[in-house]
Amino acid sequence: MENLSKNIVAISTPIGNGGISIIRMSGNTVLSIAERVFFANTKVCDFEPRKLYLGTFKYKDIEDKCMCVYFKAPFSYTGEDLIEFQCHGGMMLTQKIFESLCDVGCVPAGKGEFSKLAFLNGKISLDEAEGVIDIINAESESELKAGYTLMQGDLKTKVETMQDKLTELLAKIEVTLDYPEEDLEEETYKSILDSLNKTKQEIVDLLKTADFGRAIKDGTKILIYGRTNAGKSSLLNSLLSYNRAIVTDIQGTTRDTIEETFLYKGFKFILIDTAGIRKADNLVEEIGINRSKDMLKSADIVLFVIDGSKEITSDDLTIANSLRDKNCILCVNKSDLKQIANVDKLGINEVINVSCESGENIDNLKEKLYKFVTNKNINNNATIITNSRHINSLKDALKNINNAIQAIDNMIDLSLISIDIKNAWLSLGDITGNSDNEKIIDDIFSKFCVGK
Ligand SMILES: Nc1nc2c(ncn2[C@@H]2O[C@H](COP(=O)(O)OP(=O)(O)OP(=O)(O)O)[C@@H](O)[C@H]2O)c(=O)[nH]1
Ligand SMILES: [Mg+2]
Repeated sequence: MENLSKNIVAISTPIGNGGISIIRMSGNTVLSIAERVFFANTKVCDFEPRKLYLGTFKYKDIEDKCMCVYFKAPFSYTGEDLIEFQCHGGMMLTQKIFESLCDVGCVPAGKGEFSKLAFLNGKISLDEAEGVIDIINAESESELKAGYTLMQGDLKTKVETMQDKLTELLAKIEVTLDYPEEDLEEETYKSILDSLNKTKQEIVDLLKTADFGRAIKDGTKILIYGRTNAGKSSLLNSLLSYNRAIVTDIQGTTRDTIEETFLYKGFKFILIDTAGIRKADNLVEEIGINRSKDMLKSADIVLFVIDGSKEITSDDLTIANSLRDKNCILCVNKSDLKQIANVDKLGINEVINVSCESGENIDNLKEKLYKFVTNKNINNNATIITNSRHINSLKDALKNINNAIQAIDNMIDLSLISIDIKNAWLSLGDITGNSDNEKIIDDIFSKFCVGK
């Protein structure tokens, strides 16, 4: 565990030139440290909490007119006394102020140390802290919203309610074991089973949101696939609305995969353009083609591109057969030209005619991709699980609850059933930090940046 009595300091704003930089200190004696370096009309020791004071930061040869604010424990982000200086931005000045504060008694904060203190001092739960990380790292609106919901404690509330129910069950078992003469056992078995089944359903419902959560957090992987010259790179460019990939009428133009992200209606999509599938005529192309085939495994959706102005080829048929177990949209490209391809031969249900030349149906294709992600029958206000750590903990909890349910079915001794219930309680506790798993805690806070 951390040494809670030290004073830590960090530059909380990104390093670089800017209008303002924020340097933050947290610890028991930050007020007296600030007193040595900050001078305003009011003495630092008389500062009213949460009020911004204009003054001068002065230490050795450093001087800056800046602002200072004091948050009194426990009403601060970390739960300790906390002071922030808002000085003029710029790498040199910010660094000098930071070094001055180290000189007068602070130690540099580690990654995520402020948030870790907040957790250790009971200000936030682990999952709320992870919500903060998600907000900082969010690249799309949906990711931001999910991070905000997590930070607000939606998941925490759900998990704690489930833990409370399990605690009640453990208490009930205790009573039954302590007073066997009361003949409560049969009734206890039944009520435990009812309650466990309800908690199980809640966990199953949460886990059902995980796929959607992954799409929010990691983005949806879309592989643009098909034979050479079908217009795959052109489709990538059209979806991105700029010319990212080289397009020519030479077969085998794209040799390596090209990956780009685009946002649509707040969701993140990762587009991957690939080398056209055909019998390669050199080693480099062959490596590229094998890479395209490998990418198939991890794709969420495949956009199978064909040239609608040409007959279906044997390469097209082979490709169609390799996509049978995939979420596939057949993009019949070059709709601006006379269409002769008999697309029914390919046996793919989802078909859209597009033209990268005229832009026909490109927006409709985006809409199809969006619907693929959002048509998951998930309530708009549901808590969405976006974090693989939470998924694993929920799965562990589910496994333990299933064990308990099976044990009840077999009328196994109540004291043994309580072990499974206690394990389920601990697995749920790993999500919020309401268990004592120090490794998880260290892992989470190492993902933060310094100063947060
Ligand atoms: N008329 C017409 N031509 C298109 C359309 N889309 C692509 N093309 C042309 O088709 C040719 C091949 O396009 P690319 O996008 O390079 O095809 P590709 O599938 O990436 O080809 P490889 O990288 O070789 O596998 C180029 O000459 C494009 O200009 C379209 O919608 N209409
Ligand atoms: Mg290409």
